[in-house]
Amino acid sequence: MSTVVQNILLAEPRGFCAGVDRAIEIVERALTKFGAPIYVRHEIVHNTYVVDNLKAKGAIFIEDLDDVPEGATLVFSAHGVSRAVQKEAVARGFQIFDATCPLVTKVHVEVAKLAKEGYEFIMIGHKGHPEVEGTMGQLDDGIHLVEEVEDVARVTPRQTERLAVVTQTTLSVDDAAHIATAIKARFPTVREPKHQDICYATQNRQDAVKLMSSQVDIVIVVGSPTSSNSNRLAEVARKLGTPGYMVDSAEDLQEEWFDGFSRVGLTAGASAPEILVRQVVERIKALGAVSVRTMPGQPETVKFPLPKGLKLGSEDDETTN
Ligand code: 2E7
Ligand code: F3S
Repeated sequence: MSTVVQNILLAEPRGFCAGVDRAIEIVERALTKFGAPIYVRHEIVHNTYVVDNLKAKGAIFIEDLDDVPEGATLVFSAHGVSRAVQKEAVARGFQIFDATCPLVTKVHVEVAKLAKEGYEFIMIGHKGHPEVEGTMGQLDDGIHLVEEVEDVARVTPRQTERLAVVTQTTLSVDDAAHIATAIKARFPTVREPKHQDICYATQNRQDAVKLMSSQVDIVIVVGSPTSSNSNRLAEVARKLGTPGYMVDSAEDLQEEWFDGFSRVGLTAGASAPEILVRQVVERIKALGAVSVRTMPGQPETVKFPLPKGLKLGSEDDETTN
């Protein structure tokens, strides 16, 4: 079958969230203010383009604090760090800027507060993801990870009177709800977060893909393979029966994906820059698309303040703390 792409539908909201904007700005300001190199623990956000761009400006990305020289400036990634990493970085005397998304910090604070009241936790999340390591690492023990409904039966808390659920911020809203239901069925008195830990940006981007999926033949998600929230967007489309593919850049698009399809939906994960979306649009246009339309969605106005100590030039010290 030949390619008959005609329309591109752009999801809204898509791309950068407030936590990503802030995290990138922290690294850029640190580079401007203190000069290269600036060390960053883990990819500041899970996006190849963003990371390469910051590398070119003098950021050095490391996983192990042993790779940071004495006296260096160190930025923690948007995904957050464990207490152990935080303590070690402080003990080594680095100048630290914490780019942890404030919505992740909120989860860390809640975990610490409830732990003091004697709570144990069930965390819904993906094993090995840095956010999960950071949140689980807020306590020495007492956080049990579940990745899917089947894991709930295997949790062995020391007690069940004080159990609370916490989640990764970028989960599939629907999968997390199923797992939470299974947790509630096994532990009826479990304490659930007042407001879901899944963040506004994750929720809004998934809602937009759901809305879009019935109006298109294929969904393309701009996002790097390591990006949890981007993967979830492609999954949401596929679960609704619409083929969903992720691309790290326009070069990843494969012509055969579009065979026989005329309506292409396009979105981007919270760590994927708009410039990549524009490049993908141009490539799809080259396949024949003649119209590009934006599907209106939930407006986003969230903005997080920067940490102290990153003001530039004449900026007032009182306004960005
Ligand atoms: C931090 C947090 O960098 P990402 O692709 O991260 P995920 O968690 O989706 O792999 O996206 C931005 C971001 C999302 N959540 C950063 Cl905790
Ligand atoms: Fe924060 Fe959610 Fe973005 S947790 S970094 S606002 S995807």
